Amino acid sequence: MRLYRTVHGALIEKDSKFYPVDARDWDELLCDNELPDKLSRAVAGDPIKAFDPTSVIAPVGSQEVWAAGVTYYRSRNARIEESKDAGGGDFYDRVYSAARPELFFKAAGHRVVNPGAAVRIRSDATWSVPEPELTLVINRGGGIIGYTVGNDMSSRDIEGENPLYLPQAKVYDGSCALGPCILLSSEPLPKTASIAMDIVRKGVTAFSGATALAELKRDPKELVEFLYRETTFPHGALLMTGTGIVPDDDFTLAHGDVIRITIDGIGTLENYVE
Ligand code: DO4
Ligand code: MG
Repeated sequence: MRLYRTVHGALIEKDSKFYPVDARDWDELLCDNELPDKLSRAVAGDPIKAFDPTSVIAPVGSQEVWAAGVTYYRSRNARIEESKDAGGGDFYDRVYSAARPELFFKAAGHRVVNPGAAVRIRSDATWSVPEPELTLVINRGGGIIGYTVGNDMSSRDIEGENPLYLPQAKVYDGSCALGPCILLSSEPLPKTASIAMDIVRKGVTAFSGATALAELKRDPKELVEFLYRETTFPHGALLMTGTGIVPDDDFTLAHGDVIRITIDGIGTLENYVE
């Protein structure tokens, strides 16, 4: 089942029908131990007459959004290349192989961009890319309750100049988009699940790429274990799991580009660049 957050409240999708969920507050809903019962009651009721995709907002309330990095071989290689003048060959290779993953704070819930809305590239960056990432939805106890689609917008020239600039390359207004829904499941997604991204510029495809979850080097549960090891999340958290798709080095985003990220079983997150 897929859970949507809309401007009118929460909806649960089952067999292509959408049912209202009785929930006053998104934060409470995500951490509700009775969530499965609540959703079973919702789908036993009447579906809504028409689902309006433009009413959908990002599936996040006051949760923090965190991100993992260098979890795919493609990402390791791209970072080594972009930071070679800063000595990147060593530290990106080491974090790819280390027991401890790279985890960084990405966005406060209020800064997350809704599906269909504008993401941004920094005005002081010259090399910007979207990063399509499977995103874990985690309750306050550290249990994975579902999955959504994430876009970790990144300034490659800034992070490549010096790894200590990572927060500026990654955290700014319009740098994180999530949605359109949460695929509710505590089970791992199949390794064959594909993550695909298309970037359309003036009606023409400027980039197209895909990967599969089999390429993700880290177990999602291991990433959650590190994130929750010394930090509490009273309303749960969202954790982006890193990118396995990086456009060639001559590609940079432009204003007006449309970014479409699709993950099997979850859906498509579409945003445009302001
Ligand atoms: O270490 C830099 C960022 C890595 C990242 O965001 C990714 O691999 O997805
Ligand atoms: Mg990333």
